[in-house]
This record gives sequence, C-alpha cells and structure tokens, in this order.
Amino acid sequence: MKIFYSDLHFQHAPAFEVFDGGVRVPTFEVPERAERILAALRKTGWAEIHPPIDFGLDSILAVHDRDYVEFLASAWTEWLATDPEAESATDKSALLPATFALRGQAHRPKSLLGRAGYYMMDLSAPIVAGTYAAALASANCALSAAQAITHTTSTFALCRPPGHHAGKSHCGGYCYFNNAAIAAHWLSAHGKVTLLDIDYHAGNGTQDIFYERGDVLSISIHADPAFEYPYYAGYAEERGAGAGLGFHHNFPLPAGTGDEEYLTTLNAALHLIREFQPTALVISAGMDIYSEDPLGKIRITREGIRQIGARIAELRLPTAIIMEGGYNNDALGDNVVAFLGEFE
Ligand code: OKP
Ligand code: ZN
Repeated sequence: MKIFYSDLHFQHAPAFEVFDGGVRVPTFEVPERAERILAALRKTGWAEIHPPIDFGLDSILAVHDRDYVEFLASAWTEWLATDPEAESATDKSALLPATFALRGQAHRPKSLLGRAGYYMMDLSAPIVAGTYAAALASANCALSAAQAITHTTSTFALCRPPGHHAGKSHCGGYCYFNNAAIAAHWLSAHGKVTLLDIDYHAGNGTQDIFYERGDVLSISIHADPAFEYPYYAGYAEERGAGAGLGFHHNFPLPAGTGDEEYLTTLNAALHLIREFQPTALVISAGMDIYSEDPLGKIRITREGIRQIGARIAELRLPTAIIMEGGYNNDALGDNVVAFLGEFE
C-alpha cells in the first residue's frame, strides 16, 4: 500500500492547549503520534512510504476561503512582529486569542488578535512557527493519496496535523486544513465521492464544507455532540441543505458504545454508501474510538477496529484513508495497522 508522509509535521509542535476550566495542558496532538504510526507501518511487509506531491494552493483554495488561508499563512510572522522576543517568551510561544467572534455578529477586523478570534473555534488550535508548513504538507499527503487511488485500490495519508474540524474558514480541535475534504473535493472532479468519518469526534468542519453539495455524500459516526466536543454540530437531524439535502448523515453514539453497537451503526452507514454508488471513498480515520484513548469515551477494541476496516474494505471502492485523531500513543501504530491491513 502506498503511504504518504512528510517529516514537515515535526515543525508543528505547540507546547500547550487550553482545556475546560482554562487549564493549560501539554497538547495531546504531538509529533510522536505520526512517528509511532510510521514505525508500526515500517514493520509490516506492505507499506511503501512516499513523500507527498506538491499540489499547490489551488487545491486548498477549492475548499477553504482565501482570506482564511492568508490568515494561516501570515499569522505567525505577524504574531512575532508584535514582540521581537515573542518566540522565546512563554506567553507568546503560540498565537491563541482569548476572544471569539459570535455567529451573526461578526465583523472581520484587521488586527491580528481580532482575526485570530474570527478564524478559530476554540483553544485547541494554537498557531506556532511551523504550523502553516506542516498543515500544507498534511493537505498534500491527502491530495497525493487521492490522486493515487485513480490508479490503485487504497492508499493511506499519514496526515499530521489532522483536519476534520477545520471548516471553510475556521480552524479548531488540532485542525487547520481539512485534509480529507480537500482530497474528497479533488476526487469529485472524477465522479461522485463519499467521505466517511469514523473519528471519535464529529467532523464538523467536513459537515460545513459539504453541507450544500449533493455530489459528495458525507457521513460521520461519532460521540454524541450533546455531551462531547465539538458540541455545536454532528446531530442526527442535520441532513444537509439545498442541493445537499439528504447528502449529509450524522450517527451520534452514546458514551460507552462497544464494538457490537458500533458495527451495527457502521452497517447503516455502509448501506447509505452502497445506495449512493460513489466512484471513490475517502475515510477520515481517527483512532480515538479505541477503548483506551485518553480523549475518547467509547470502547472499541483493536479487533473492533480491524472489523470496521474489513467491512469498509468490502465495499471494494478505491479508498483514500486519511489520518485524523487517536491519542493513545502506545496503541496508535498497531491500531492503524489493524485497520489498514484489511485494505491490503
Ligand atoms: C481532534 B480530533 C477537551 C477540549 C477538546 C479538542 C479535541 C480535538 C480532537 N475537553 N479538545 O477529532 O481527534
Ligand atoms: Zn477525534
């Protein structure tokens, strides 16, 4: 299997994120995650690791608003310029605002902190020196995987940072560019596409991007946002709008969901995919559904993860598998290999 990986991800390593209650904690989304996955893949007999191809900004601008992309591109330099000692000062080691725009009452301001609060949905997407370079490389891994499935069956993009919380014009939840959506949009030039998101968290960014499109069927299976991040999207009644009405599906799950209930839900999602008859499939593959994940509250075993992979692979569609979350670093590599192995 072709795997797309870039070591530019190392350049994105924020020291902290902010948790509920204002607690500053070391970030869960660390470079070690990608290195653990890479190490596990290297031990298999089937992983061919390739650097990504550079697709240029147009493929990203097809999904994200230009002003948002420009913000990400210049934010760190602008932040440093506000204080020449910024990089070494702990309170300036990342750009993170403390004020956020309200829906329906948002003027887009010129000031850097004003724009930061306008484009960020939360305190889990700090911008550091290498964020933009790493996010671009991550999107290029997803695009390379998308292109590869036009002539092979399945590929894996070892994306870091992840992407599914990033919308047309916002970052959040460790995500800056929506890698899977960028890949799905690229593939949509060749026919109907399905994006299936199995990350533990609802793919609110992906929902935002495809909500009014009928040519991309987007489906997300996740912890119920009634109790879990991202809280404001991912509900079952959100089914798309306009030309996209009926082409978005959310499957919220209760805390404690186990393999059997998960697989029953997955079957319903797979049924929708078979009816839609896409020419290609993109998977947002988050391994935070795992029972021992520090951020997750559902209980999928490694055998469950393998079975999820097996059932999706049974669709026999060209499939670009895009890495999203998963924070149990000791188990992450083996979980990814268990899932991917079913597509080999
Ligand atoms: C990214 B992905 C903790 C705050 C929420 C954000 C989680 C982002 C998950 N109470 N932190 O979907 O794995
Ligand atoms: Zn997640």
